[in-house]
Amino acid sequence: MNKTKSVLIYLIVILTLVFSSFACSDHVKIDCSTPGPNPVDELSAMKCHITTNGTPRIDKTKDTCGGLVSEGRPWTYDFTPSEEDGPGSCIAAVEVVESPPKKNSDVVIINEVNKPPTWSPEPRDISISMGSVYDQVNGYATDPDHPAQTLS
Ligand SMILES: [Ca+2]
Ligand SMILES: [Ca+2]
Repeated sequence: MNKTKSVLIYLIVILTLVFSSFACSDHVKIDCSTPGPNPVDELSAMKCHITTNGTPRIDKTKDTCGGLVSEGRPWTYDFTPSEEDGPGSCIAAVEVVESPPKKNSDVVIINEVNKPPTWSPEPRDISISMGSVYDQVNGYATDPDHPAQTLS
């Protein structure tokens, strides 16, 4: 009976050590759908939640979005895609440097947003008489999008 009790105590100690080592080992997970949004519109801010028990930072070997890690509850990866980033996608990648190092990444989808063309110079105070045709000869229109749409 005493031997059985000793074996049980030994097993409990071993299991406690195994589970506590799991609880203490560093982990990191990035989720760009929470709160997101993912996909995100170009020029709009988005956030990815980072779940970790370590201190996360950008994984410069894999990250292509160029976001920033912000401390908080939870940690977040903050990113605002540029006009040139959309349409397309990029990789948000983070790591924890505590031993052993852990890495994780998520893909961010970036939507193109169509903006209207702009005049330069902008036509103002134009008045024409009935039956006349207005011809904008001193200005030109450009599309601010990248890639730009063809103007007609
Ligand atoms: Ca674009
Ligand atoms: Ca456009």
